[in-house]
Amino acid sequence: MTIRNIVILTGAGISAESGLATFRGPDGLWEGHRVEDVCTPEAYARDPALVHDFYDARRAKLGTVEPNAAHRALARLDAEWSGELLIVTQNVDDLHERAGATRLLHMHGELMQGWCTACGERFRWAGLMGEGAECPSCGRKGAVRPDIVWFGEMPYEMERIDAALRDADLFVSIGTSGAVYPAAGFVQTARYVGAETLEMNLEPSQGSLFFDERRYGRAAALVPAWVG
Ligand code: BJW
Repeated sequence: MTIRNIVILTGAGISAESGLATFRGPDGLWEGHRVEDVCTPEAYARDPALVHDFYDARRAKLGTVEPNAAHRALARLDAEWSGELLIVTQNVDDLHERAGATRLLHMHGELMQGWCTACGERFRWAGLMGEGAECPSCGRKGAVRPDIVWFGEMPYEMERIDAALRDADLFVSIGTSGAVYPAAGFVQTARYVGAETLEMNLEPSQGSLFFDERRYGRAAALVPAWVG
């Protein structure tokens, strides 16, 4: 098959070698909390300070890390590929864009972005904006939350993702456990429309059997080798 349209899904594993913890590995707890206990609207309503601390810590960490060879290889592919290409990242870090990728969307939101639930404005997160912070747009206090998609919330740009998957000739999944939907189901949509499917991960994901081809190892080695 001639490959023209590519959709690439990335997860926490692609940023692991930059020094960012994955969610479900041995280092996947944050001060003893499971991600499912911190990343929900209910957890935020119950204890906003705890959730703001979690994101403050991750923002601080993000400032100390750099894109790795896997991010750079995808950015190179993005720059050089003449067909359609969409990188759909579940990651809330900004390492793909810092590596130079442009055909990119963040389906689970962005760590460096805030969202005012009073006026709906989204803006770059500035310093410490935790509980009680003032919205830079409407001035309301206490309504600013991280612009992150939590469990039970609708991921961003699903229509655009679905359209890209339906046109895809090749679907590639990199560094994700396949534990979280709807992203975990993208491979099945891609198969349904006849796309080739490739998984690159440290270990078989939960959906590994749905992929035509599987390559296991470190993303920083596998992805540059695949891009060439
Ligand atoms: C390496 C490596 C290296 C390591 N090189 N690889 C029951 C059944 C089915 C679904 C549900 C259900 N109950 C509830 C649901 C829905 C729910 C869900 O899926 N829950 C599951 C737990 C079952 N999903 C939702 O609620 C989503 N919304 C939704 O469904 O809305 C309704 C809807 C309906 C119809 C259509 C569309 C929507 C929202 C999900 C929001 C996820 N949010 C989080 C946290 C926020 C972001 C943040 O704070 O950072 O997003 S959870 C967390 O998991 C984060 C991640 O993006 C996401 C995925 O994790 P990821 O990236 O796969 O990381 P890990 O750690 O799991 O895996 C890393 C992998 O890398 C591992 O395999 C390693 O081996 C590998 N690795 N080092 C290569 N060097």
